[in-house]
Amino acid sequence: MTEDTLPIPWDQYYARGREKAESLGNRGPLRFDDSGNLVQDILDAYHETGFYVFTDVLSADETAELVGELNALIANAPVSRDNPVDRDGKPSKFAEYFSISEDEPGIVSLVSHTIMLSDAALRTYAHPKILRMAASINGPDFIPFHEAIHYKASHNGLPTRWHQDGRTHWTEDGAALERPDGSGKTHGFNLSVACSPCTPENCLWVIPGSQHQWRLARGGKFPPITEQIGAAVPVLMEPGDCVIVNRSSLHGSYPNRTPNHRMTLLLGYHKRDSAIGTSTTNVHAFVRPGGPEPVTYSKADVLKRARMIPLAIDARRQHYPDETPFEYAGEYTGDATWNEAARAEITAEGNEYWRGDITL
Ligand SMILES: O=C(O)CCC(=O)C(=O)O
Ligand SMILES: [Fe+2]
Repeated sequence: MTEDTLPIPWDQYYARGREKAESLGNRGPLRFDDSGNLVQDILDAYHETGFYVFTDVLSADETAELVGELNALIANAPVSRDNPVDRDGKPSKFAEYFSISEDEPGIVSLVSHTIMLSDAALRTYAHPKILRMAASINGPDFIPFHEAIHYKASHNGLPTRWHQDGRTHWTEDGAALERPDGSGKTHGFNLSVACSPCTPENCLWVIPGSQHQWRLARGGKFPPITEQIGAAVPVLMEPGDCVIVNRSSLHGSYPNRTPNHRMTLLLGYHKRDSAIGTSTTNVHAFVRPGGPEPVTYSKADVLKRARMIPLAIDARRQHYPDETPFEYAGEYTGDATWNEAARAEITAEGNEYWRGDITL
């Protein structure tokens, strides 16, 4: 079917999307070779389509613990910007970190910097399989990007407009500096951990292959999210599954009209040499998305932010003493022992770890 025959009834659009998602060849369990790298067929499918769904990454127990903490966090969302109490009238502990609808009271869309707000999220950030996968794609000295919960409330969950996240590594004509095999400068990937079922009606949609060309180059525009796109594919997941999405891909999600919320925990990783020395506008290093603030990332900035990876690994090691921890080979500054002093340091008002988030 070509795009000219669209729009079609939404239930047909969703059903078609589901079929495409199941046949595209970019989903399945994480698989590594003997040296601990992602197998080549997964890398090839990721580089071709711009995304890959990894099934059953988190154990059922870890998923339950994570979902429990994040649901409790969401339940404590402020009812409004002026009234930082939750629906039960209790103070909203992290009120400033919530993005909430201005039109409809109580509708959460985003909770920024989740690894500071939830220990379960901090531990998931250091999942050895996730970090091995990140090292395979971004190199052993991979670095952090940003973390958040994307939340699509039931019945009237807000859409995410069609967009490409990457704003930096394009030519003037909008060609990606990232080469088809993933080498060259990249905008990194968003890894989203499913914390609820993600269905065609409420999930993220991606246009396969769209990561090679920037739609905003030469005065171009993104399509409105009201639009059906013939090539778009839904990211179908069950709790404990993860997806990686190239931040150069065109992606978005339709308003969630279903009776079920959709919650994903975003954990992002970059290539170190795509960040150091790069000038861009930062929109993530704010308590909630903000800026845009002109910035050039120095090596010192990047090494300071990279500390969150070994800190999270240590937090995870303490909780899962029988698991073999991931060994981070990247450089970082600061101490990597997770304890109350480290927690106080990364959450200190005015010097929170997220002030080093790296928009590319
Ligand atoms: O989960 C969504 O709907 C949006 C996520 C997104 O835009 C991103 O991960 O960059
Ligand atoms: Fe995005």
